[in-house]
Amino acid sequence: MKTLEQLDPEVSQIITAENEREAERLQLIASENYTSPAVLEAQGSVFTNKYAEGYPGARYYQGCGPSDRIEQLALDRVKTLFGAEHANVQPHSGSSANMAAYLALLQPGDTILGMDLAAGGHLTHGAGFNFSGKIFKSFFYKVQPENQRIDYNVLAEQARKIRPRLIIAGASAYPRTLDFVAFRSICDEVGAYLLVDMAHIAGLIAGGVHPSPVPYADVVTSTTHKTLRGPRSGFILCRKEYAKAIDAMVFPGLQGGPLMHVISAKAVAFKEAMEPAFSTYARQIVSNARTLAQVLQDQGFTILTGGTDNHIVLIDIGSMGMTGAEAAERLEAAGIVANKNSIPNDPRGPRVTSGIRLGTAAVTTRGMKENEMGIIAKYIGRVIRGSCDSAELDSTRQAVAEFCRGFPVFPEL
Ligand code: DSN
Repeated sequence: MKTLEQLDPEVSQIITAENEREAERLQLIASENYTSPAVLEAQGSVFTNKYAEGYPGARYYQGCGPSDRIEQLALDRVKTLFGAEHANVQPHSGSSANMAAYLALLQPGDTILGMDLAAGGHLTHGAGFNFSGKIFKSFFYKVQPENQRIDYNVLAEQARKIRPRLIIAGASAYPRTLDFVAFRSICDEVGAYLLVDMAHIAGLIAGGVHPSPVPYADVVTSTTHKTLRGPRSGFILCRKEYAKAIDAMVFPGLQGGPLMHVISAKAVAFKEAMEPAFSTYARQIVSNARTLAQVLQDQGFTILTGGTDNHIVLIDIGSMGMTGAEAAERLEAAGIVANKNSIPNDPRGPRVTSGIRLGTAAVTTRGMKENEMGIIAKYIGRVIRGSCDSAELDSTRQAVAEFCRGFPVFPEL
């Protein structure tokens, strides 16, 4: 970034600081990852200059030849990757993908049933302060208090009473495999659409380590930057019968010009996810999460659901007499970046919480394996269980930075 360094040293220095932060800390935020240099190059390309309202072959501006080619390539790749009948790669984020999907299928005031935010759902799944809860009449399913898992019989019972027009499967903090067959059968029984928000697990699905929702869902929404390891963005997959409604709702319904530089970066990420190495990566993410959960459990941590099937490990930190906020701050001071998270039936509010959410997608991208998960779990144990005065936090942060330097973010550069 030589030009930026010369022209705007202030911005350049801040980007350098972020680069160092990402390199020298343990990134355990479950929704984050490190994209490849190829994705970064595509996202930083001249496509940022182009307006291409419309879709390939039907644009409202001239000069869209390369835009048509790049968007078609992204569409073809994502359809092949997930075996989908139709795709739309224009949503700017998971939230805009969800908004487009809901508005394509439903009328304002229709009833939706999604996972409760406090049980691990996402704010766009019907939360009252979000567009989804303001536009639609939203109801929520929870997890069972004894094992923090979805009970599909309870969900079916609830759906029979509510008769929603749409059921949303998908979560931001649910460490177990989602049973799309059960969701489909409940939707069929009550006459609801099934929308699967696979944002967190998209990379695991692409890599074949989580069942695919595509054969069961009417519409699938996703982000591209979590386990899928692409640029920060979104996309929608659907059955052919919903293609026109979905496309019309994304543009011109909700968005104007698509971000062609981001679409080109998505095309790169979809190609990377089709490589055999990506399946190995996805398997390693899950194996790492299982090891991390196990070693933490061995040290006396309470792991919600007793373990994990995906990239997420949820710790009940309240049971150790600490809040999620205190734990997240303490971990950050020691170079370990995670987030506080509500846990089911959390007595504390969302700014404090009783949980910590960890994810293994980013550390797995750096090449860390089971052995390193054991080391990370021990760092976490030291920080949370120890007295941790500022000298100890400083020395742990230095040890973490040294440990991270052994796993460079861009080993090929
Ligand atoms: N904010 C994301 C997460 O951290 O899970 C979901 O959009």
